[in-house]
Amino acid sequence: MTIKIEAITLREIQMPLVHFFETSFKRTFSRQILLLTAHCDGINGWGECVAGEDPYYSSEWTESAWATIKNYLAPAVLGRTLSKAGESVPLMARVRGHDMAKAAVENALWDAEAQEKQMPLWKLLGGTLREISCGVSIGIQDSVEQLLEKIQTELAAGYRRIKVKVKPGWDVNVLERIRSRWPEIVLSCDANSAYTLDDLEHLRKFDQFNLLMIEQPLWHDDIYYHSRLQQELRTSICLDESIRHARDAAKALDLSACRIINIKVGRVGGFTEAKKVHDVCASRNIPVWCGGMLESGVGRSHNIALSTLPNFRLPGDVSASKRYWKEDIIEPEVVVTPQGTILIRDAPGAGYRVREDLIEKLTVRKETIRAGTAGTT
Ligand code: OSB
Ligand code: MG
Repeated sequence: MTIKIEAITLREIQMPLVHFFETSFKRTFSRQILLLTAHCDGINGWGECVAGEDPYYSSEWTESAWATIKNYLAPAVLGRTLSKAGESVPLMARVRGHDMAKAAVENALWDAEAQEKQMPLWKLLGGTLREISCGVSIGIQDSVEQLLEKIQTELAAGYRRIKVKVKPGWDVNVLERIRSRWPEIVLSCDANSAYTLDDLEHLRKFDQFNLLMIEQPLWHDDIYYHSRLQQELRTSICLDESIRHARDAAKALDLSACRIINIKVGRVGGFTEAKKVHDVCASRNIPVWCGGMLESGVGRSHNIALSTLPNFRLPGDVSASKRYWKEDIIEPEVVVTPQGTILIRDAPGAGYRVREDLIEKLTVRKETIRAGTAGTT
């Protein structure tokens, strides 16, 4: 069985969030999402590029991903016949970085391969879990009262771990309020690189809250100084931004820079590398969990499939569609059980139907690239 890549369609869709999402770097009200369709012998594989609207989480953004796919990545794979989606990785390797753009291409091909094999994507990836554990990531709010209300809602919905975003001025004071109301819940925080080692004495105060982890406290590209910080803290550090591939994961673990790793399939450049990061962590008995990037249903369904690998031992930032969107672009939308889990679907491919009619309505830009029509060689 093979997949012949005949054309790639890029689409930009606009999707307003039901509630704004604020991190230490930005408040987002609406997502500008790049969707990719790989047209392969009558099969359409779907991928989502998780780059943000701005180059604030990482250096990639929607525009850089669009241009990189159009001019370099699509031409590298178009016209090729692959026996496995993972064979696209070396074809795109000449391009340095641009991992989220690469992941959109590779993951669409995994979806196509799974459809062509009439197999669920999660099985093709080597997954074993039939039910995955869900947490929520709750952004910075206008007031602590608002945040507490949101936490209350998510706990009532069954979510198994609450993660709150922190930054200087919205951290110890906030964690104190949460812990005094809920002394026992599984709680973590994510700084998205808002601190430096000069904040060591301040960061020590986080230790009193019995957090499951503190995510990416220091620089987005740093591993070494996180290892210095981890030595000083009781709380486990989890790395997100600074793990770009399996070598980064191995290095971080060699240096004891963290005790937990967040895997985002877009950040590491696609399913092939995500599996490698997973395996590196598994071999060292380091638990991983699946991060989120405010994905639409396409990316969300891929995160769900990835989360079935056995070392995804902690609740991920993989939560219900309705927390983000009035209407999601897949059917059924992603639902979470009252026990805070997602049940894995067995339909071929990613397991959900892509609502092309709705996508068409949300599309603000669209371009199809065919072999020999665009790009650089
Ligand atoms: O650091 O995990 C992060 C969203 C955008 C950029 C970075 C992050 C996040 C989240 C949201 O925490 C997770 C989600 O609910 O999709
Ligand atoms: Mg994070």
